[in-house]
Amino acid sequence: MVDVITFGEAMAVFVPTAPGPLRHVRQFEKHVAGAEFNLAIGASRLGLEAGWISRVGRDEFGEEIVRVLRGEGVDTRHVLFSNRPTGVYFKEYSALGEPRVSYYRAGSAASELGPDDIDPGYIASAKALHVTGITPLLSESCRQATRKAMDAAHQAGVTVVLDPNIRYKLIAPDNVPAVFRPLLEDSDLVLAGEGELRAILQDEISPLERLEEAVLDLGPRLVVVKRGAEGAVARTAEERVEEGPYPVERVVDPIGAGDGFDAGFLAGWLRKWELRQCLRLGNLVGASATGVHGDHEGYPSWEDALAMLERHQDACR
Ligand code: KDG
Repeated sequence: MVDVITFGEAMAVFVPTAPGPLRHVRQFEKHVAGAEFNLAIGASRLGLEAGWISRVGRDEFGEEIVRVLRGEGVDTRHVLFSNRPTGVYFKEYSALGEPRVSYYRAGSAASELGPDDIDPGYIASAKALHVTGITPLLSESCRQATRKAMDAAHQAGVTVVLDPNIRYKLIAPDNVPAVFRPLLEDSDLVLAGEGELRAILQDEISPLERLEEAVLDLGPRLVVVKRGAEGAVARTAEERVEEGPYPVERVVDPIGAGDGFDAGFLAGWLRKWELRQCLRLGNLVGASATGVHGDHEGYPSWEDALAMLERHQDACR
């Protein structure tokens, strides 16, 4: 049985070796990444059986994406090669704030993913289906594929885990509630940032506790609010658990931390850990991503994660 299946786009990522506007950057490091691809790698490193569904180009980047996943032990049997190119994105660092990204992904191989690529029997073989709000924004066929995967999961009793991952380069802020509210209503477990929940629910005022209740009122049985340097909160109808961050000495690049959090949280949750421990593992894996330039390279192995958890708990005693 597969523990978690996810689907979406992976791209080649070009990371500048120096900060500054891209027009002045001379050298880049090449990586491969994508929110769902990162999640699959993070989960697999933590000992889960993870599967990734997508389309990649019949090109060097597509080959690299599949090789990396296979090397990480992710199930790639449902990855198709396409005649369209693999998408590409560039990171851009500035001394003044968060990194920016520029996508070159319109018309990419992954944007061709469609409902026929989703095998309901495969989805039914998983314990959890991880969905992000990025995939339905890539094309109409990707939106239909997302719908089909979620329906197949519900029919088979597979837990649907949503990370909205709102990407404002792919959607206008005004359209966020219309697209994301139905996704939220259709999920069992939501892993999201506070700003994302406020954007979806159009609620800038209520305290966080009220926002969490508003999400639970829509249908999910568990909502986890990722708060970056402030840690995370898990909320069900019965309990509310708040956990501080895993300490980080120096953030090199935060991109990939949210996907790492998801992998860590799910690795605990699927092992039926109590919520506080799931949050700790999520925070730890998310924090591990921030020390490197690639999205997923910093994620720990299961053994390293357990040792780090232990050390952190000793330090807090
Ligand atoms: O979460 C990391 C992703 O944002 C990054 O890898 C690129 O998948 C990506 C996206 O669509 O933004």
